[in-house]
Amino acid sequence: MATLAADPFPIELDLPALGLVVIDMQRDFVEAGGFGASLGNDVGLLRAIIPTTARLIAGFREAGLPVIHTRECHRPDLSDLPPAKRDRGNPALRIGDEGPMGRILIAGEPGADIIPELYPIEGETVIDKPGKGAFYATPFGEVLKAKGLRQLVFAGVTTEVCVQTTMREANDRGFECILATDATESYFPAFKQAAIEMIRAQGAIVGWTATTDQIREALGV
Ligand code: C5J
Repeated sequence: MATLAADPFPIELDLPALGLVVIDMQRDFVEAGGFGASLGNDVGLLRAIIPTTARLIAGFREAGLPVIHTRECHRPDLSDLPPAKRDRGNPALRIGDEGPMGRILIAGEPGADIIPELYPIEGETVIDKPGKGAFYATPFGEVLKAKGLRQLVFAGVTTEVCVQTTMREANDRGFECILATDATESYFPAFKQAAIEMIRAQGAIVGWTATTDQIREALGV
C-alpha cells in the first residue's frame, strides 16, 4: 500500500491493483489538421500536456504497472457510427470524411493513431472505442478484470468528454478513480476546471484528483 496525497483527501493505493488509462491521445485530437482542429479548436492547449503525460506513463512503466491506451475511432464502413454522432460538428468535415491525416477518426488511418510521443510499447493494451466512454462496445471491462485492477489513474483528452465519461463509467463499476490533473486537458479551460471540481466534490463523488508528481511519488519512482 502507498498513500497518494490526492484531493479531496488522501487515498491508499493498492499498487498491484493499480493501472493507468490514457484516453484518446490521438493525432486527430492533438495535431493540426485533425478532427479537433476541424471543429475550430486550438490543439496547442492539448499539446501542452504531452511532456507531463509522458512522465506519468514513464512512472507506471518504471513501477511495472499496466498502461492501457484508448482511441476513439470507428470502423471503415461506419457501421458503429450512429447518425446522432456523425451529424454533429463541422458539416464540411465529418467523422469518416477524408482529411489531411486520412479519414477522420477511422481505425487504421494515421489521424486515429496515438501520437508518436506517447506511443504504446509492446505488451500495452490499446482499446478502440466508438463512444465517449471506454466501456461501451469494447472489451475494456474484461481487460481491467483480467489484469486484476481495482484502482485507475486517468489521463488524456478531453477532460470533460471522453476522460470524464470513462471515469464515471468506471466509478459505477466499482473502480476507484484518480484524475491526473496536469496530464489531462480540454479545448476549453473552464470545462477542464469544472470537470476537476465536479469529480472530487461531495467527498470524491466520482473520484480523486492528483498531480503527476504526487502520483509518481506514491508509485515510488
Ligand atoms: C471528443 C474525446 N472530445 N476524446 N473526444 O470528441 O474527448
